[in-house]
Amino acid sequence: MLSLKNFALVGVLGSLAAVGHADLQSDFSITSGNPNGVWSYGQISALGGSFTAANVAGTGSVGGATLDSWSFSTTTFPVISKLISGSLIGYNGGDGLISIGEVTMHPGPSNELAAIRYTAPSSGLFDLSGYFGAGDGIGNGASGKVDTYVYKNSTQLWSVLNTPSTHTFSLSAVSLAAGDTIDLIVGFGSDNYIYDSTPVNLTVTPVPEPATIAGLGLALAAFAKRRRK
Ligand SMILES: [Ca+2]
Repeated sequence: MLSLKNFALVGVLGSLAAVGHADLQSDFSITSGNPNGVWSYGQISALGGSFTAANVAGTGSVGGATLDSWSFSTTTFPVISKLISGSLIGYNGGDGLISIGEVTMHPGPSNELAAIRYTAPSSGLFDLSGYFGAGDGIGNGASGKVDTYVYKNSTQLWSVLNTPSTHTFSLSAVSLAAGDTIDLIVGFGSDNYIYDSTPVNLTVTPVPEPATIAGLGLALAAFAKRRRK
């Protein structure tokens, strides 16, 4: 039988799993400032270079779809967006490969590198997983190739270059100090910046510290002891 104590334990386990967890798509907002908590939306000057946060937030329509976006002006790229409603997009009349709720990155016409930054609020080990998707690179007669990267501070952790396809990444137990950054970066590849909408996600999940696991073990032991009484 599920007792109140069981419910309490389930609550403890649930909160342990949730502390420090971050999800780019779920957390995305244009109304909470930039940075928005652990997330910043903008561009970088070069690989390993300085980050500039986008300063223009707005909601707009493209081809019947509604997007919330961060950019540096309403008429230029790079842009970081989330598809709120409607089908398809692709800023140039894409082919519908972006789903509602997905965050997309688009580089600029001079290969300005679109960047989304996660800043670690505390130190620890973190599992990083996500993807760079084929937003409007396939099926529309355009190449739409992009360069995709994951960086920790100024060090490259992962990349796939000049690709029109979807690629996932999974980086286990990455050590971060408070203030360290993880950047998702998209450049325009070997062609140009047309048809380069790139759906992305990044989830950050803390790896439980040994002390946390030990603490949980003690809690479980205490719980078991109470049950035997
Ligand atoms: Ca391109």
